[in-house]
Amino acid sequence: MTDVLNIAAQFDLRSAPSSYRECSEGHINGTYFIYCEKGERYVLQRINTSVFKDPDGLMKNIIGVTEHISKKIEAAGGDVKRGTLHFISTKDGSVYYRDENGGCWRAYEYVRNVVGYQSAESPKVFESVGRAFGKFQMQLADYDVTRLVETIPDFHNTPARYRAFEEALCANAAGRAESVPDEIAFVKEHRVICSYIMDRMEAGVIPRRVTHNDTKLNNILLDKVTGKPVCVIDLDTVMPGSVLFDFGDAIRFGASSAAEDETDLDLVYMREDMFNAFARGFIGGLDGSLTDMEILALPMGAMIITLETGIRFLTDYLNGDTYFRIHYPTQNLDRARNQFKLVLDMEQKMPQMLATVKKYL
Ligand code: GN1
Ligand code: MG
Repeated sequence: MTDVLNIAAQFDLRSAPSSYRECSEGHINGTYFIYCEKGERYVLQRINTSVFKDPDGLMKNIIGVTEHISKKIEAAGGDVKRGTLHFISTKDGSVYYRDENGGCWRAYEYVRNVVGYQSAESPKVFESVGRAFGKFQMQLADYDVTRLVETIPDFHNTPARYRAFEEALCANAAGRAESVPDEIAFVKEHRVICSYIMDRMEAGVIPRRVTHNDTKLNNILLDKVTGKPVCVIDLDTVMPGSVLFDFGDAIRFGASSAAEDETDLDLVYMREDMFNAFARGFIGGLDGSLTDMEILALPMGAMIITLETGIRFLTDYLNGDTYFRIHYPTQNLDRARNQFKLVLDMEQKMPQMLATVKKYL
């Protein structure tokens, strides 16, 4: 048993930690809410170091990024305390604490009076989330990329994800390949489109920006009372990337009609009203800084990131569930099927999605 309170006590908290609750969300890191004697609250996270192999680089990234965002919020007269994450050092001044088993822990201030959603309540809410993610990118537009470590190399390199799938298939480590021929065929049939984003980035048609790269709806906190976005969280994958990554990942999760692991695929489709609302907010939040090529590529970006995520889930299933946290044995397979259903639906809805984004040229 991990002694969560003892680990929390290693940090420079304003009073002693007295109780905690585990957060069930997130497929990678372990997250705990810490309650202290004098009422303070903190978030304690165990960094998954088999995913994030360079915790020093990772922490340097997110501290640099949050300090930069703090300055931007301050300059705009906003609420610095709630508008970004504030990390707490350990009592001896380190940015993370290493326990005796090698586990890596960090702590930050709990953001008060917020909620995180697993599904968007309405297009209106999702539009404001889009605006917030667009604004997040604007805040980082002048961040010096050379200060950023690539925390997970090739994170949204879809062809590299395809190659990892092929390797997993060949190795068949969990002996599951024979049981999923349809899913394997689906991925192979979609091989040609995997390089859509990378080709354009390499050709310089789609610019490199500082992006979040994990813009799931539950990575934004909204005010409990007003419902407005307050703070973008989960900054571990902030790296140089494309705007298509952030738009795409937000759509695949937030515009879906169902949960990421819904198994009744009739219930899984991309909600066009959600797509339209998010596009409006996101493009608006980026305040004219998107190029026409970027705007036109947004629908394909959404489809490619959905395909990529499905490939990642299937790869992990083939590897025996070594990457994403699962709560039951076939969950990664269910997640992969779910993403592939969304891809099929997006293929059908591509003309409508294109018509939507063209309005913003
Ligand atoms: C992971 O950690 P979490 O749950 O926010 C993953 C994302 C995937 C997502 C799928 C570092 O995000 O890339 O899109 O699961 N994060 C990492 O739900 O791999
Ligand atoms: Mg997350």
